[in-house]
Amino acid sequence: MPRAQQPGLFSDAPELPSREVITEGAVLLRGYTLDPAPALLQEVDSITKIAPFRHMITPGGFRMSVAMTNCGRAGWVSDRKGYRYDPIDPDRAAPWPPMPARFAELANKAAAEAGFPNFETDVCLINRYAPGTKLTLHQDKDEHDFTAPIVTVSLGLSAVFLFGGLTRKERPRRIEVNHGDLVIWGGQARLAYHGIAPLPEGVHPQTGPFRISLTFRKAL
Ligand code: MD3
Ligand code: FE
Repeated sequence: MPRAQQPGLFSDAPELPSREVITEGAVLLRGYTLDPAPALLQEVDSITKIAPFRHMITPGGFRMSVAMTNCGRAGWVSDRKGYRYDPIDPDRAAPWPPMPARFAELANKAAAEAGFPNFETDVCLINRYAPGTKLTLHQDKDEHDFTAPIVTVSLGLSAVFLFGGLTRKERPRRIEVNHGDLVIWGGQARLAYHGIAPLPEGVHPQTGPFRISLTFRKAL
């Protein structure tokens, strides 16, 4: 069934919802979160009123250009001591805000549609990119169970995913992701190197000068 067209005065030709297999285990669902996007962004606002976006410090002492916060049973944290999942927000010495039910329902349902029916997310990292912000090629290895996929939702400004291989040597593919796109990274793709190219300048009606990504994991 085609997705409803955006009712804007200058609406472009509507994209049909689509499913692209990036590689074995990695599925891109374009437009999957277009309808709930405003509600998801409202939840992000509520979360960041409690646990504000902050620029974490890498173990090497560099300030990350991505601004981050978390919700759920733990949060991804970086500081001079290393990377870890911490049930306590170190900036507030308090638990992270709980994961909104609509977040978990969305991520678990999308994972099931991509072939991971048992996925149950317990943490959500919320990343905010301003123009110029990038995320260097890395692997996600701080979780306990690599058989669980990772689900990413892109909101606001478009970005280019860099999707590499299992070693740093492999030259990454560039995949544009837009507002409303969702990707499930499981199977062979779970431990692939990945990153985000420097964000281009822009303004989005729902997020202003930012891209917001929600990264759902089973971390604990
Ligand atoms: C490919 N975030 O937080 S999500 C991260 O858009 C992170 O904020 C980026 O990488 C973002 O760690 C990229 C895309 C992504 C996430 C996890 C992956 C791609 C992945 C795990 C394996 C392979
Ligand atoms: Fe990552």
